[in-house]
Amino acid sequence: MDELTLIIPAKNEAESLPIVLDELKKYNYKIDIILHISDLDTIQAIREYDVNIIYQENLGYGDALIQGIKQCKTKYFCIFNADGSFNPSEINQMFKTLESKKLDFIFASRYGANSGSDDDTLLTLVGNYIFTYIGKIFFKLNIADILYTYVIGKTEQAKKLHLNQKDFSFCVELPIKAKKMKMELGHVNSYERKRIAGKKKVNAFKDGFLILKHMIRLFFMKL
Ligand SMILES: Nc1nc2c(ncn2[C@@H]2O[C@H](COP(=O)(O)OP(=O)(O)O)[C@@H](O)[C@H]2O)c(=O)[nH]1
Ligand SMILES: [Mg+2]
Repeated sequence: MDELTLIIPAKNEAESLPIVLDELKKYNYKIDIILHISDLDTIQAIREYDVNIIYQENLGYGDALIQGIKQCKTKYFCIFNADGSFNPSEINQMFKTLESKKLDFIFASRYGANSGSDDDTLLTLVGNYIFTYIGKIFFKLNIADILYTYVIGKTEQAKKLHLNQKDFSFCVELPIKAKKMKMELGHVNSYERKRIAGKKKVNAFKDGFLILKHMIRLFFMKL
């Protein structure tokens, strides 16, 4: 598959990322890993893998993804995590659905039939439910799992969104702006695995607040 690049944001993932890259080997996807130059342990851990490393200019999850999309040279990209929680065997089906339904973006969801999560906490589950609900009511977003951010999209379309959220509010900025610009969105079921090692970077309260604040801004923003 030479039309798709996996964009992998990584922060302190020295333990998990090599295992993720081992699992990805058999798929032969192009892989861009976006991290900060100060993350020496992760850089050291992946030095022998055939991947493209991009050093992000600023800090943050959203900043890494914005940079990844900006530098993506293939027609499609897939946002993929470095912690082992995303199952790469789901990419093919996501991609096929994106193509057959002529979508611009397809979002994996943990909350439909035959799906679930081994990595969700009660707090993230409730938070996600609330944000997904706000997405449905205020933005008419037909996505069952707004914060998961396991997404395949058309690179050209993503570039039109002028994404600029450097923190985790990127998760809502992408689908909401795409919806406001009348792009075609869809979703497929997914099963999230437990992260392999290391710690979650999301702080339910701090990041939850940033996400809510950004949703309110997006509601009033004209695109
Ligand atoms: N480059 C970069 N990657 C990040 C940052 N924060 C999180 N990530 C990566 O983004 C992905 C999702 O983060 P994670 O902690 O697993 O969040 P959660 O599972 O959504 O709660 C993982 O691959 C992280 O290593 C950051 O500030 N910079
Ligand atoms: Mg995770």
